[in-house]
Amino acid sequence: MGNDDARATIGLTGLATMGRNLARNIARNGHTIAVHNRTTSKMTALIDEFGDEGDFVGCESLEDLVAAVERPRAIVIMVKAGEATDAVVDELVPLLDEGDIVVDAGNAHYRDTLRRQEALEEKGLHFVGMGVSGGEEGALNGPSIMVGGSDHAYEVLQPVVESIAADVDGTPCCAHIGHDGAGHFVKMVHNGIEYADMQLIAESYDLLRSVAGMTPAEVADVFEEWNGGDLESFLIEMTADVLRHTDAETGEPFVDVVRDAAEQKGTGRWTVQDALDLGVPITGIAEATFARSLSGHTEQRAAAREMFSTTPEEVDVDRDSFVDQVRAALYASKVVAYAQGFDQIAAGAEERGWDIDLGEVATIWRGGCIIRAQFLDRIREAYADEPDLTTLLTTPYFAEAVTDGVDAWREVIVAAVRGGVPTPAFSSSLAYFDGLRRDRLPAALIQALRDDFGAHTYERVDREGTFHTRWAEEGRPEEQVSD
Ligand code: NBP
Repeated sequence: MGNDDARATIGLTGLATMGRNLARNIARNGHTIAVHNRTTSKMTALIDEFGDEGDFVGCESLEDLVAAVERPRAIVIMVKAGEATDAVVDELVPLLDEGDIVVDAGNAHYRDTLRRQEALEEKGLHFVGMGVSGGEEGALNGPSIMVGGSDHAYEVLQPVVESIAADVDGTPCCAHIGHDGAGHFVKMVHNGIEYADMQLIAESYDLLRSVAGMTPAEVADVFEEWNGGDLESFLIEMTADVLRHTDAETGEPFVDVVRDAAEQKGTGRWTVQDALDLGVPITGIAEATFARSLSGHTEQRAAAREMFSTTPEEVDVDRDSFVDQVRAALYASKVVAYAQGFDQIAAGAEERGWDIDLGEVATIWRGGCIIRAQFLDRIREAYADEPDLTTLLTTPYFAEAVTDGVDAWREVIVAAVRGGVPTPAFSSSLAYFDGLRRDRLPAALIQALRDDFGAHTYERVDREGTFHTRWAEEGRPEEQVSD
């Protein structure tokens, strides 16, 4: 199929919140873009409202969209992840020519991306899974973009993608993360880290309110101050803003009129499932995901509230010192959450043969995305100094942050436990840190038990080899099972 009148650099189908904003971003950056939506009114509304922002080619059908784009065609799909993406891919593929590029910019599971990539490759097409972070505002003004797919496809897409991504110190927040599903994989872990980040912030807020007795507005002041230091980030800044907001209808702090049941729709759960498969302990992200699940179990919560309504112990803290302690605990826990997330990316890359540059990942998360933070510069530097880093926790900057904060971290968790304030992400992060740094772990006992009930064998600290003790026999003789 061909069309001499094709004049668009790129096409995009799916003009809901994200697609519409991404299309405007592309047009505003000087690229001619062909736009389409299943329900045509969204396409015409975009052109009516924002047609003067750039060069749009409105298309009423996918055939028109394909015909409007220069070859090799790059067509971006920005529809609801899952079945809708498959439906659009199925409809689009017969209309394309060999060498054309289909880009899925939705929040697909990377395994779906692998499947689609294989299917399209057989037809001589390129399929690119592209993670886009930054929500509605990022899509319009500069998201962080994690691109998968082939080198060739990235070469074609690069000028557009670099021009629309967020920019930090002259570096665009986009990268070719790796082949096939690598972009969506890294986007998934990004969202997992976002879960942990938000949970840690929420626990900090809860402690300052419930233990230190502060009002939401006072907590907002604390977050604003924290945003001037190491914790400076989009989410901390936004927390101050949200906590300061008053509900217009009731005059109450806005946070008090919002129902306290959070969702865990997809990417957090996927991140945890994937980490279990990889055997990477991402305890902060997992606890954050489970905390959302718990919040949603409203019937169980009501039953438990009725049964166990005793007021927890009043914990007497010095407010100023407690604020400092919570800040240190938050920072240390955040270091752990990111260290775990980067561990997962490294493990996933190794398992799936992706050559992922972890320093580059930190670099492109510095702007545009929800977890953007000053802190990511430190992570970028850590990987620049030592690309094969075993864990971020042991790099001098983070090691110092954790060492300096560890006493406060413990104090905060003690106060939380005494006061009955749940801090699963704070607590599990400290447990992870203590687990890593511990000389001997009780895993030795677990190995012994497994050998006792299931002859699972064990290794010894003093000799090479694998051993089994014949527990049921007199004298419990030990045999060496292998070298
Ligand atoms: P939605 O996820 O709400 O999807 C709505 C779009 O999908 C509309 O254009 C709709 O067309 C189209 N669509 C559906 Br639903 N079924 C279709 C089908 N069978 N065939 C063709 N089109 C179909 O939009 P969104 O919130 O803009 O998100 C788009 C993607 O970006 C999602 O994958 C999302 O996970 C991802 N994402 C979202 C955010 C965010 O902050 N919202 C951030 C990052 C990534 P219609 O108009 O005809 O119904």
